Amino acid sequence: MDAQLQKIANKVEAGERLDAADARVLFDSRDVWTIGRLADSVRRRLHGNVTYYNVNRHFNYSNVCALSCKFCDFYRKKGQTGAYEFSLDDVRAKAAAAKEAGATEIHIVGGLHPWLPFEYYTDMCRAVHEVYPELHIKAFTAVEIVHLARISKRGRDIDGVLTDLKEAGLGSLPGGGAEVFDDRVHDEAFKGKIRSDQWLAVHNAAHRVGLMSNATMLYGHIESIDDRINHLIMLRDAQDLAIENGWAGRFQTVIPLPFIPGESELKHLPGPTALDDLKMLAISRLMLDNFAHVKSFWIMQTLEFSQLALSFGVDDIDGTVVWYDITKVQRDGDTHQELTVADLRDTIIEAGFVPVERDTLYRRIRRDGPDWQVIDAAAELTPA
Ligand code: V47
Repeated sequence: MDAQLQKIANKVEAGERLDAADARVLFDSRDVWTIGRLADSVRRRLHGNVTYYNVNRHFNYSNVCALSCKFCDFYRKKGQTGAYEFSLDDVRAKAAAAKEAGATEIHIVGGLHPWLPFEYYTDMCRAVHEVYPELHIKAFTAVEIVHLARISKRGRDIDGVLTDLKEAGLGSLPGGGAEVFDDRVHDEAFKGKIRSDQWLAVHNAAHRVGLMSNATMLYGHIESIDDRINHLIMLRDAQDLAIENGWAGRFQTVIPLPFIPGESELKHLPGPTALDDLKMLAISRLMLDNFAHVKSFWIMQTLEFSQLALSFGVDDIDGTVVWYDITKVQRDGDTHQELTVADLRDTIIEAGFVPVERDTLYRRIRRDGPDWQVIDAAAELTPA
């Protein structure tokens, strides 16, 4: 093994925190197998051979957005062909479909709609819970929360907005909208979108008011390796802050998202390679020593890739997801992307891991068709 990697391997084995220089060595190395082995050792220390999945549904309440991010293939302007917004009845129908499927989680995000009022968002949470009270609502990226703070009667009070949404039934925040925490990249690719300071302020506020959240990084476009390293370290620092302050909320999972060119304004870029994807996941596992989970989002990475990623530090492959509009791996206009529980479990078992169904808060689920219950985290693993 390369001497520099050996030094890092010693630190990983001793449970010592890696620094930015270590991350640089890992990104510059071509020895993806050693990096993967190191990440796998951390993953097994934390989770043994368990791999988590969930039964979830996604919906995007509107694609109308005041912003025009270059990387985004999802947004439409009001009046443009394909622009839409859901009524509360549409929301109820989605909740009913989630109930029928026995989903434990609904993941709801949308664009920054120019004139839907704040009450639309609290009513949406209430409408979901009217139909299906057990469903965990993971909704609204930090970008949407800042928008809601602007349009809410509370002015710019993020804590207040989060508290209102929590009272209406919001269960946690997804990790979207982080993109890459660098102002140059932001100003170039994510015109007008909140920068890192605001994204982190929203997640800190969520943790303060007791909401769990996730974190993403969109990589493989115009960012540099140093930008990726800074992003990981900023996430790690934010998690330290939550832990040091004893806040009830934390980051649960990091989800590195590979840039998919699609029909976006950055479609001339190639997007990351598979080796880059594997390294990104493994290095996230190694750097984020205070994050419990690393997720490979199969919708964006393909199920075949996510299966391989389980040996590179990943312990979670997201869920059964039905409609996913933001990116389309197969660009045939159809955004129906669904796996059955059997598909997910077989994929995990074939890779040599034990599949465990979780809820959004990583509690284990006992399931009988669409009926489910949370079981004690210490209960025996579901046999493979
Ligand atoms: O914030 C947009 C990304 C994110 C593209 O919290 C793109 O469990 C790649 O955050 N290529 C939304 N990515 C998705 C997201 C997410 C997904 C799954 C689980 C969770 C979770 C969160 O999608 C956006 C943006 O970074 N995105 N366009 C694109 N062309």
